[in-house]
Amino acid sequence: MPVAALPDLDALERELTAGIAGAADEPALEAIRVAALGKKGSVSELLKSLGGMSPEERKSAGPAINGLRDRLNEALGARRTELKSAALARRLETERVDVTLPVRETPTETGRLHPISQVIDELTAIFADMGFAVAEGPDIEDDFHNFTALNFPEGHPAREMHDTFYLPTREDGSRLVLRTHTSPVQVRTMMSKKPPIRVICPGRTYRSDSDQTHTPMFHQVEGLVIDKGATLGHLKWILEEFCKAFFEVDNVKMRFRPSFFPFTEPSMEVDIQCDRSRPGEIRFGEGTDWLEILGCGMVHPNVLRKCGLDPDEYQGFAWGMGIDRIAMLKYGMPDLRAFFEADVRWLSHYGFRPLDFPTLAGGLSS
Ligand code: 2NL
Repeated sequence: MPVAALPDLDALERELTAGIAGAADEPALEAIRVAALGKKGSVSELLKSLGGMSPEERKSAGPAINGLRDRLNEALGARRTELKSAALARRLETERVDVTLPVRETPTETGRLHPISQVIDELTAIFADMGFAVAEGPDIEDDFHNFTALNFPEGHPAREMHDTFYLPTREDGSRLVLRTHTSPVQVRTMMSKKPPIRVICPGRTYRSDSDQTHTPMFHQVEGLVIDKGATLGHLKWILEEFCKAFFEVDNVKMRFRPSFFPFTEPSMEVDIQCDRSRPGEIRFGEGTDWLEILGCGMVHPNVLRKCGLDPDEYQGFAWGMGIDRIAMLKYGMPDLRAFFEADVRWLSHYGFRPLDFPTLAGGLSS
């Protein structure tokens, strides 16, 4: 059987070695490897030809071709390492960050506070000035703190006033709820602190209700005063001071209308004077229009009793209002639903600078 003459192995090695040394990047190097050592590569073909040789020929050609393959593999590996470290050095050079350069815009310049956070800060500043503490509690409540302690009788239709979100029934048959108002926080306060009590309770609340003006999650702030001589007169003064400070006007007329809540007696709804004659603008403290902003009343004796207080010794008053609603009114935001869509464009328009913290001395919303 005729044997194909071996090509000049030295020349082939010089050619491949030069190619490897000159490969500019890893893809070029890989192309050379495939051309030499790939399935149909020149050196692979030589290795295959060993099978067709006589033992004599194989004895000299075998070590020569295998040696060539080993040296090529070694040269390829070495060049690959070189190219990799050169590529890394280039990347480190181009991606270098000069940490000593001044920043263009700080987070305190670009970041914004959500109007709800702003309004909570504002009303906290106002009520803190009148001696109120802020109290918080769990969003998931039990039936006692959300309903029973607040004089919603068992199985009474008053419970249906709130479209409650229930958690799955537990083994003992009870069901936890997402709190439908922040009142359970005041219940917890009355049960754990000795009067006099002066607290406000801002926070998230939940009702299964969703349309133009209602979202399933919304925000409320409630206030509670318990003391031996707390009267409706004090309540009216506190609410008037609050409205003047919050809407940043010197005077505002308020209208107290009789109403009903299970947890207060008497109960009232409160309107404030405003002027809505200009389209798209509401002015508070002037004009002849009225806008409902909150509900309030004297704490029902049953509620005091359920919270461990003796109604013959203590009395108190409470109120509640929607934070989302008063934020919309004060800052002229037309659509409630945009509040919870987390649109950065909306937030950069309606949001507040985080370091302009509201204080009564420094201006609430300047
Ligand atoms: C409204 C009316 C109100 C209360 C909330 C309250 C809490 C306790 C005892 C008695 Cl623990 N009352 N809260 C009282 C009157 C009205 O909210 O329209 N909220 C948006």
